[in-house]
Amino acid sequence: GLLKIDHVGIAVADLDEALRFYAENFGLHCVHQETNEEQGVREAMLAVGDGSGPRLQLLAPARPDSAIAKFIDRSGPGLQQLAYTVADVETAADALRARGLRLLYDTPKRGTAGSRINFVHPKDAGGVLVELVEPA
Ligand code: MC0
Repeated sequence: GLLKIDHVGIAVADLDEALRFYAENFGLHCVHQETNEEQGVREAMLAVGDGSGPRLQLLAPARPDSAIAKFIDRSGPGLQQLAYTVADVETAADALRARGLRLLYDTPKRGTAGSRINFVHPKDAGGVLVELVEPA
């Protein structure tokens, strides 16, 4: 099952500009940053409060044909995904598939900080792109 909310992902056009905006206006700071070539994103994780709860993930396109670039082209910047922590991403994905929901990948892909991830198609989850995250 789902253990907790892992992070909320927000699509941004420019990662450095967004990092400045969140620091100056909300006092939120980056605790991890990386480029995920496979996903075509530059991403940053921001801690909220004492950092024990869900994180805010800023997602900027690393290439024009990426999922984030396409999202921004269609919808503009904004909330793009809701991610849940799971103990085992394959078990969680199998349980959802068995209920008839479409998972985007047949086998998990690599996410932030060596996590293993999969996604439920937003059309099968009430218009929300749901990510499953098994932390490293
Ligand atoms: C598209 N749709 C969304 C959506 N993206 N609805 C809600 N939230 C989103 N993020 C809607 C469109 O408005 C459209 O609705 C319909 O879905 C289009 O479906 P499609 O043609 O099948 O798909 P695409 O080409 O628009 O792509 C959507 C899809 C794609 C979710 C399949 O974005 C994808 O593969 N996402 C997974 C990978 C990803 O997001 N990577 C970036 C984060 P209408 O009603 O107009 O038909 S990487 C990440 O998150 C990692 C680093 C991590 O956290 O560890």
